[in-house]
Amino acid sequence: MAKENATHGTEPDATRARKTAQFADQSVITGPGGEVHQTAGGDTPVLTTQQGIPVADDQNSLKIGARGPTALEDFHFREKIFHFDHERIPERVVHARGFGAHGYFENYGSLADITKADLFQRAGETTPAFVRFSTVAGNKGSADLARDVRGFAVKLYTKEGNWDLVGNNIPVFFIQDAIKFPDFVHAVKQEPDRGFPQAQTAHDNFWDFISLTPESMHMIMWIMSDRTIPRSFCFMEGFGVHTFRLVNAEGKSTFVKFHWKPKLGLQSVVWNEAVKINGADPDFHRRDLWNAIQTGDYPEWELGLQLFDEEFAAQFPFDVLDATKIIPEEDVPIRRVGRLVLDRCVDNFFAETEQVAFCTQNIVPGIDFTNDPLLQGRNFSYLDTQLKRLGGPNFTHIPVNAPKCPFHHFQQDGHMAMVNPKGRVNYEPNSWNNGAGGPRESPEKGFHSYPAAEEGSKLRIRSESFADHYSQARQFYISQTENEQQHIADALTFELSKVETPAIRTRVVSHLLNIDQHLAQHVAEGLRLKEMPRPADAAKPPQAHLQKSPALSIVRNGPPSFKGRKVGALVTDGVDIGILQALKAALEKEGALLEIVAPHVGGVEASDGSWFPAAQKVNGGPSVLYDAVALLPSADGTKGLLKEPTARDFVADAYAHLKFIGYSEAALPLFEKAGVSDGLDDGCIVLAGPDSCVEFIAKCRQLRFWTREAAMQHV
Ligand code: HDE
Repeated sequence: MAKENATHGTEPDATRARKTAQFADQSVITGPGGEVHQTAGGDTPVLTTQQGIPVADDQNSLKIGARGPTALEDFHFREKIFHFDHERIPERVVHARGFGAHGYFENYGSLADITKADLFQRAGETTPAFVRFSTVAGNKGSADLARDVRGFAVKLYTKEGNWDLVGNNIPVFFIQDAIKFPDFVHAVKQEPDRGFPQAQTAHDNFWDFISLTPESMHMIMWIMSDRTIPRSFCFMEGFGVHTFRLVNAEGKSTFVKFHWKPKLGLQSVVWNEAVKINGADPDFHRRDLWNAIQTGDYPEWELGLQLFDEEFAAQFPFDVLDATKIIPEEDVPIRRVGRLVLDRCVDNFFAETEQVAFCTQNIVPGIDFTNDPLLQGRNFSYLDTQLKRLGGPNFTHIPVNAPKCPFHHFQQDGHMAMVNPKGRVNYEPNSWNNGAGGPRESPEKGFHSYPAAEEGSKLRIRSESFADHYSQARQFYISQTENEQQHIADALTFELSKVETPAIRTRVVSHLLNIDQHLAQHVAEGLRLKEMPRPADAAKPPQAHLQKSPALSIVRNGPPSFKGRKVGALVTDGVDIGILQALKAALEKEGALLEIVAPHVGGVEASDGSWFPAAQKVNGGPSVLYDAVALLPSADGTKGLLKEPTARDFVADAYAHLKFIGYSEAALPLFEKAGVSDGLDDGCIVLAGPDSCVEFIAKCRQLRFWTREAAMQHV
């Protein structure tokens, strides 16, 4: 039998064989294989296993001889790999890609007359919040600028429990009954045989389903608009979508639609820009939110309520339980009742953003559901999906999901139980008194469902009041500016051009004919349909009399200033320091940012010899990352930039994306290289002194020079 060496092994002492090495600023210790060892001491804690056992060497597994096999006994290695192997949990079946942040809701004044919800009782009171924005169709690793609806899910940790308002950035949805959700999601996500395309609606399955689901036509207008390519989470609206109820202390119910209105106005990118942003910075939206919060530019939205009663609902030409319909703001004005501020990034993405579990059924006294069949289905789905995703029934024990108010119940055990109720009693009724018996129900404080009168035969049926599929689609379309209408037609043409089956393209056009003749014509020409189809038979004839609703346009609801926006300045050595500083000052005054793009990230030497570090090297800082650009190279610098294809793209794209362009005379050859020198329009402004910088920023408030679009050629 081999004898165990009880004192010390025969291997050379690996710790003694260590040396010091210098890597630029870092002095490091290396082992015999050249591997770097960093050790604990001072403020640096000792690395341990999950069991708290101190680790001596985290660079090498335990081997039998320096070149021998790894020993099964290596508990540190086994624990580390075991844990790593299980780092992933199932991604959300929809809304997999998301980004969250903490903040608060501040209530403006008492709403006691319409709701007893605790968070709406006192002026100035704040309620902690967690918000997760997301895209719907793409997988977790997909790019931020996919053309897609954005999720806008808000968890409010009220004093009477968590209220989740799990909304989107579009106020309507594709389908009317939750039973169609699996079909819809199957159709929109990657096709099952090939596993692509990812995060896109531009494929046969999606448009096939849509062309056979006319109720989706209103939503189609929204998703083909620029709403689905927002510039930032901070510049988009949010909507609760369904009609909910508010209930006051007397038990009176008022119907409500919830809105989030961004303080800095609406803004979207244009499609060609979106495509390029996805390549240049697939994390564009999450980086933008992260940076805004880190720099103290806290994004804000106001909570708006559209309140109406049974009487209004009865005379409204559409069913308020139909989630494919809006109530125009012009019909029921929005009452702004508070503000949501996001002021803290997560400490850990997985622990918070990934593990947050929103549930539409998380509702508090004073708020209640309606019979919207989409909402009713969601109330089952969200709780159910968390069980699979978070691995057990105790996901409410995870800090981001736990209420911040006191809670007491008899639910216990299950996977990962962290906060089982204390004491002997875990049931009721019980005869233990004086607190020893645990919590009891409260008819005064408890949640009472609104006693809506319900009766009827049990039927599997869609109400006829849901059958108007085109009127509001038309209303949305006619409410857009000309540029926005053009974008909808372009998006439809683009997407349908990716559809391989001609019959599907034609079928979609047959629905467009019920929305707007001009739109249908435009798309049919874009697709080069040989023959215009007959309009699809409509379940209910579209109502042509609906008025334009200016609130539905992004451009008409842009920002009051250039605040929160960013100018990219393309500069070289010799940049005019006076102009650069004047531009910086004008931007700071506006609450906007300047980012320097230069031939080298190390920076440039300005005309007065001062040094300006750059944020981006020119090929890593394309103009699509900015809201407006300034071209400020020196004459010599311009010569160098002319040889750089990405500098040409910087200018050509900024121009094509209708951006305001400030420039110095020395930059003129760049316009020529970009092929746009004969198109210098009022959106291109010479920056010659401080006044022109102020004028430039004032123009930038319009965000885009829209008239340029018509001047450019469309194929
Ligand atoms: Fe969701 N939805 N949904 N949805 N939804 C989910 O829940 C579902 C719908 C929305 O950031 C899932 O935790 C059904 C409308 C957001 O974590 C799942 C139906 C609206 C998020 C689910 C809908 C939404 C989700 C997947 C049809 C806007 C992300 C993972 C009746 C009002 C929340 C999860 C987050 C997520 C089901 C339709 C918004 C499967 C069955 C309409 C913002 O439960």
